[in-house]
Amino acid sequence: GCAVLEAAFQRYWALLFAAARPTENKQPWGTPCTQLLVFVATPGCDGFPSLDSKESCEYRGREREGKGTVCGFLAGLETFSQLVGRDENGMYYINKTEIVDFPRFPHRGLLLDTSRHYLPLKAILETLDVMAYNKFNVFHWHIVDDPSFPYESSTFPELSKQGAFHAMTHVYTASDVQMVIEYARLRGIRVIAEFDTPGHTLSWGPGAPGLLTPCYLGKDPSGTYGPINPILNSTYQFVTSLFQEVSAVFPDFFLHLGGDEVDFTCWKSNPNIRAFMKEMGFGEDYKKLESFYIQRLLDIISSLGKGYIVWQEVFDNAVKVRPDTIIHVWKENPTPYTEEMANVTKAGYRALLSAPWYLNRISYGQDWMAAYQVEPLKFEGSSEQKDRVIGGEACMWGEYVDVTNLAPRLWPRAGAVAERLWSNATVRDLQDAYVRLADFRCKLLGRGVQAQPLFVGYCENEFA
Ligand code: CP6
Repeated sequence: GCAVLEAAFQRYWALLFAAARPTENKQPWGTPCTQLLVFVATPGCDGFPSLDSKESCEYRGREREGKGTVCGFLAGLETFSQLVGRDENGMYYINKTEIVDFPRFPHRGLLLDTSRHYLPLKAILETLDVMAYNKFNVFHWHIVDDPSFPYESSTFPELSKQGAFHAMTHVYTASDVQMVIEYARLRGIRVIAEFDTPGHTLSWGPGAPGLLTPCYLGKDPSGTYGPINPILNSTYQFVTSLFQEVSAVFPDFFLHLGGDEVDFTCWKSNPNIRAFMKEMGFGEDYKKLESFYIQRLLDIISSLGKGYIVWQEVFDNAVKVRPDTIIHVWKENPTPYTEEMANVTKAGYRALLSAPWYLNRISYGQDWMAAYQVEPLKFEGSSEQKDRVIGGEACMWGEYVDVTNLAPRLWPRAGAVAERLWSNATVRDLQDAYVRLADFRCKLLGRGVQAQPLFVGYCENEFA
């Protein structure tokens, strides 16, 4: 009577037995296993997952039962599926096993960027599948940015009509977005949308006249545009309407509001902005103008009843934010991320770590090892500070990634981050991790995922 559970049983049944050849009629070498009993201790199973969802599970092979929460059950079923093997006769087997398991951090995310390149719906859904195999539980959808605006807004349809790479083929319709949210929910994954402002918004310009700042060359507009224009009332009317829609479309409590990498050159060139700066007594400090915008935006989001995540610049620029704001740490310089984590948590905010986990960056060799060896709590601070680290996200920025290379670039490398965020801090032996990850990569191939090799070797059935 629970859709999440029913759907999960069907998925894993198919995963385990899809390639089933008829087994030869030989004597099995263990006790035949005929049923899998699952007890979910905490009811309430058909809602959306949240930051507070418990994900613990117990699996006791001998008593043939599992127990825990629904999200824990999803994780447990995934683990169970990875424990099932086949012998040379095609007989399925599982060793007698007892597992008590739970994640170390509640926020284990993966960022996909669908603005630098459009990712077809199918590629996003397939990524959600593999996220579940890796026990990631947050899909951070960096859905729009400078190059394109693929989100089809019902309030402002011109945004994607004019801002998408292609208004028909390279957009996410309302039903696409619903599909992503539901597909994720069935896998215990939250969808957090990012609408990054006031920078990274060039694609918004054509569909929202007057929204962006006109840049000037001397006394005249140059014809180019900069960040969102923070000095106009119409700007705040626009963002209120847009975020009203976005808050209703995405059910998660949190929205990601961006706030990163705001380039001040265009603001500086614009005489109206300069006059406003003077009027407000901001002097030459454009961070104050940025803060002015962000504070008004945050008030709007709060009034819509949502919580928010922002990139670290919002904290660095001393914007006044709600105490329950989550600060997303992504920079390596000028402040090392360990120091930033200390500063953010010391100020009382919750922190999310991404700085060491840019999977879009590649280098020759086994770069998953550096990602794996990161210890998110290794910074100067009290235990209260450490409690404020809610987890992290692996990021796949899209400048050099589209549907052709997404899966191999993500997997199995993102698995190193996933294990760091799930497992105990003491689980960090590289040799052991290599063996697990190489084996897991072969399992991914078996499940049809184009995961790249870690190093020299082969997988059984690698051409299947
Ligand atoms: N896009 C946006 C990006 C990046 C950021 N925000 C980014 C910056 C540096 C690197 C990777 C990604 N492409 N909107 C920063 C959060 Cl190395």
